[in-house]
Amino acid sequence: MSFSVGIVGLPNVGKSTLFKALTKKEVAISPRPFTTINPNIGIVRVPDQRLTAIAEVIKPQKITPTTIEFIDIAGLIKGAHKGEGLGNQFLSHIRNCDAILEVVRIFDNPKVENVLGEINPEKEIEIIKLELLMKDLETLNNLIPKLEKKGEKKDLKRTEILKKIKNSVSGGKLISELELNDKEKKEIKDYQFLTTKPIIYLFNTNYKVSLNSQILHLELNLKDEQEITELSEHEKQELEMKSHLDQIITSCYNTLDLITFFTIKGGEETRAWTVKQNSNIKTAGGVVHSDFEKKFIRAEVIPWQKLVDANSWTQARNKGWIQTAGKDYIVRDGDVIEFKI
Ligand SMILES: Nc1nc2c(ncn2[C@@H]2O[C@H](COP(=O)(O)OP(=O)(O)O)[C@@H](O)[C@H]2O)c(=O)[nH]1
Ligand SMILES: [Mg+2]
Repeated sequence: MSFSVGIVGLPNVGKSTLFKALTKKEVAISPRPFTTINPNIGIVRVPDQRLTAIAEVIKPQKITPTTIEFIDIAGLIKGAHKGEGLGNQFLSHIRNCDAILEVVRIFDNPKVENVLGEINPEKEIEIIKLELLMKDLETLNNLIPKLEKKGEKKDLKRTEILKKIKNSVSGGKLISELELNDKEKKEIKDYQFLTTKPIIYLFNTNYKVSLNSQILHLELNLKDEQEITELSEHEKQELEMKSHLDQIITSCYNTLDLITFFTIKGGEETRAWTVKQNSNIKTAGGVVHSDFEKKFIRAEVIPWQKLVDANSWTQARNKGWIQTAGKDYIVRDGDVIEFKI
């Protein structure tokens, strides 16, 4: 199971710079708009001190972090939903992502064209928001008549929900801001509407930004981040430069409502894995190996801190700290699990 974050924003705001820093993967970075045409996918490790702490106790041959995917999607511009600047194609790339990381340009650089013509985070956010909404509206407008024509009972029920959503989308409200119950959410899940996805705003800036409105956001200077990736540990210390990318990765991870559990594979490999919050242990097993889900009998579970305190799996067992979990056990963040099949 892999979760993905799509990096979106206007052209020339620093999306590819961020992607490159995140993945240390060489992608086209240039001062011209639309350099990035195919989305670039990068697998990024999720930083986790707990994994290190467990490994210090277990002393495995191999330590494997869990990962999250970042996708560098090309710049969106006004009218993208109508196909401006290849926009429609890019919007469809967002559909496959679990969350959106929106980069907002708050840096001056006369060498890099500012598509907006000014630094104005509120306006920039509004433009992208509108494109996402318009795309959802288009999807809804295609969908509703089709379902109505089919006219089956379940289609009509779904149409009702879709109409309610359409009402609020045309009024400029993101679907994620709508109060939908679990049944309604399930009913529309497969359509992967763009505005159901959580959005994290990342202001690309080197100064503290003051806003007229309240927009929860992270601030980071991506130019610095790019430079930091090219420095050695020694140079970083000398220049007193420190990367803040880990915070971005962690924020995305948390926004997706993901939790981490660990396996130790009999001492061989200490590894971190990802599941959605509130997953049961069978589902978690399936993330590790399909047999752990299909042939699940029980599992042994201990919170990571307890394992570290006990200083070994055997001592943890002797202290009675290892719990036996049946198939309905809900996995908690930080659980160390041994699956039994
Ligand atoms: N001065 C400055 N330039 C930046 C910053 N971030 C990106 N750039 C430059 O802006 C240009 C466009 O960046 P890029 O990441 O390709 O933008 P994208 O179109 O959003 O992918 C590149 O030349 C970057 O070096 C920044 O924080 N400060
Ligand atoms: Mg780019």
